Amino acid sequence: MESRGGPGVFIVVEGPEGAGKSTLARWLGARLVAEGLRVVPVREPGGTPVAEAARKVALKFPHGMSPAAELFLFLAARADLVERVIRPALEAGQVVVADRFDLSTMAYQVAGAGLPLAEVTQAIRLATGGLVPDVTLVLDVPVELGRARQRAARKVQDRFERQDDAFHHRVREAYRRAQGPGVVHLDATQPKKFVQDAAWREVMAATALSTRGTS
Ligand code: T5A
Repeated sequence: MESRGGPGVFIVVEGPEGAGKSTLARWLGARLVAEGLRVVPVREPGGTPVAEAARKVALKFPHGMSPAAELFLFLAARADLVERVIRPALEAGQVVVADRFDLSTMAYQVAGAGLPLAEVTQAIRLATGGLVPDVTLVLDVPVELGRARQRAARKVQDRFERQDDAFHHRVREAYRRAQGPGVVHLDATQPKKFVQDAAWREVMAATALSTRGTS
């Protein structure tokens, strides 16, 4: 069963590699704080000791790993983050801004790695207790542009970033097809300011945030 998680607001930023998720999530967090809101920024996987340990294995493990093992590492991280950080923040009326959430698992482990959709959907529900974001901003960039941005930012590649182009094209297409309550698509090939303004409009339209001086 889907659940909202209390009086707070849950905003998720999603998209393929180098789409600008972290940049946008940081900007949104700062803008919401400037509006006087209490903001809890999180990134997935990570954010609790268990989730950080799972992140290290999922992204940095130097040997091969089965797709199902990978899935459960990401879901172990998510389960702990939801229970210890996200739900308490939402129950306290805070705004959670997450850099990645459940759509990442659909894109990477289902579309990318080929795990079965129905079982993964159920496993995600178990991990999150059915928590659904109020709004999910899905940033779209072509694979080549995302990779070029990562190279320009001198990002050290993790296990997923080293996957071949076909994997990353499946990930991108899965994001482009994503739909559901609160899912909004943004053209992230545009300049940062354009993406930020569009994201802000969508967040204001999709949530009950009543803030000062909203555009
Ligand atoms: N994963 C994660 C799974 O497989 N399953 C899961 O369930 C989950 C949760 C996490 C990895 O884990 C996988 C997916 C990932 O491979 P990570 O290291 O946390 O990896 O990082 P990513 O989320 O992959 O972050 P990226 O490196 O892809 O970058 P972002 O956050 O999309 O991009 P950002 O903001 O760092 O920007 C990159 C560069 O582009 C510039 C920025 O200034 C920066 O230099 N930029 C722009 N330039 C021009 N125009 C714009 N609009 C720009 N926006 C940003």
